Amino acid sequence: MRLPTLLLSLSFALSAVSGASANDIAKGDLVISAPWSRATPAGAQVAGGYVVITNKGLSAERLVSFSTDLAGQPEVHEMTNEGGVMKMRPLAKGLVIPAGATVKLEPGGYHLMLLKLKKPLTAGQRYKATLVFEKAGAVEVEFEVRAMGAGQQKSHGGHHNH
Ligand SMILES: [Cu+2]
Repeated sequence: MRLPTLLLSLSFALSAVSGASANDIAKGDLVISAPWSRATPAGAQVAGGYVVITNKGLSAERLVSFSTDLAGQPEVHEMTNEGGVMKMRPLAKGLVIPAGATVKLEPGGYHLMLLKLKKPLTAGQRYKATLVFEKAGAVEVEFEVRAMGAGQQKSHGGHHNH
């Protein structure tokens, strides 16, 4: 019987490719997982985007830019501590993902910034965005919007107020 053998080898090949999580996106040496955003109040001008990026390669990668139709001005941001005050600013040279490392974009740390938000993000919504890497090129990612309090940290007021 040839057919069962073929199906078996096909399913094996698929499971080998898909790896740990069904939501992971692999491109080149990169694995991109768990993209999410927090829902925004009505009238909000900004939103944050969070994602985990793993570089399985032997050389450093760089997240150069981020884009989505939902934001007039999407940026890649870092948080810095300036005299005890946390501030955020765009990463002019992009975000480096060192060889073999995992970099988490998360509340209070590196994040994607949706400036000039065109409409509020609502919990349960999904939206598409594109991450552009120096070597791996453009990767389309679907962000899941979670409830407003999701991933909230204490002593964190004003982070998203530009
Ligand atoms: Cu920001």
